[in-house]
Amino acid sequence: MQSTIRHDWRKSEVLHFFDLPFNDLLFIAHGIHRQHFDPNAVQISTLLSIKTGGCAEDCAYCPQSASFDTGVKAQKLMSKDDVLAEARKAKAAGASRFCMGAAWRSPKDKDIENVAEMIEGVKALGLETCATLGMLSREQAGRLKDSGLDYYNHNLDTSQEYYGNIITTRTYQDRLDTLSHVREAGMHVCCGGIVGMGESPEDRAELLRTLANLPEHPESVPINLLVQVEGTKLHGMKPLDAFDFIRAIAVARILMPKSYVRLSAGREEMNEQTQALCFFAGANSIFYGEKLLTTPNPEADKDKAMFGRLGITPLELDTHHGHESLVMGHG
Ligand code: SAM
Ligand code: DTB
Ligand code: SF4
Repeated sequence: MQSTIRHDWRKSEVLHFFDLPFNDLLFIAHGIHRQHFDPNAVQISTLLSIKTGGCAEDCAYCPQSASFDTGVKAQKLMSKDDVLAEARKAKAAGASRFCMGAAWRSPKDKDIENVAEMIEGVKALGLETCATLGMLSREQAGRLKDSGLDYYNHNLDTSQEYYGNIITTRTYQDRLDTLSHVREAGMHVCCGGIVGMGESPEDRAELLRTLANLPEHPESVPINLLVQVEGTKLHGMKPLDAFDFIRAIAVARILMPKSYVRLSAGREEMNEQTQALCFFAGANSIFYGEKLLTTPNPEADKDKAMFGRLGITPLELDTHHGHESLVMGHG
């Protein structure tokens, strides 16, 4: 199937992909993947929680929400020096992008100033920068862009229809508004969702359709598998069939052919064969390093070994040509 960049996907078309026999779906997704990407190269990002816990939102999946008792202690914003020390480590380990996450509903202007300084410092190390800080006003998005922020992560999480079952303290439209502020400021958008929250295949189809029908596709589309944390509302949920997770990756690849699709949270719960099928289906980015924000992620050495066995090479930043130009790494 020849891929075209579309923003007018119909619900029936997306559901049709989900309903295809697994091999047919993966064949189509992999073919599209090869039209736009080196199928053996994966971009790697490292996450750091710069402000942990005590969040005012009630996201049913999140260990950092103050609504749940999960054992995550609320902490203050990290110092710039500590953040830069972590960024140096991430760079040395081979990450090309450093993503700073904060458990805020929306940052205060003072928070933005502090994070802007961190962004300048991370950028100066030659890393791509990403932040996820909650809802942003138009002005705040502009300030972050001016400080050198390349990507802003803000997930839609699920379909509009299912959203009210997961979060009651903000609306779907709030999320869409922040995404347009990020776009207007000229930053790259990182936007995806979570599967395995008890949603139906139709909800998964609608989430991906909403992402693909945005005025521009997000450059980066994280597909998270719910990490079940004790104390959160979604703890004890029936785990999603791994094949359904792979299907979601494949459909994301088909609907957004040129976007980086990130196999995000949940890799600790997946075997390497499942991850390999995700890479085949079109995933070409991961979070690297033993921690996501508050929950574990596979050890870097384990991922390195998996990449070696699969013949996958991490994409490295070509610092001579700026962040737009990624080149093949050497190991
Ligand atoms: N507070 C900001 C926000 O919500 O936009 C930024 C940080 S928040 C932790 C970033 C994203 O992490 C959420 O949108 C959600 O998609 C993901 N996330 C949080 N907890 C998760 C979990 N238990 N399993 C999978 N993904 C999770
Ligand atoms: C995204 O889509 N997934 C990341 C990142 N963006 C910020 C976060 C995953 C968090 C998993 C739960 C935790 O570690 O607290
Ligand atoms: Fe807060 Fe973000 Fe967690 Fe929701 S996902 S509770 S907004 S940190």
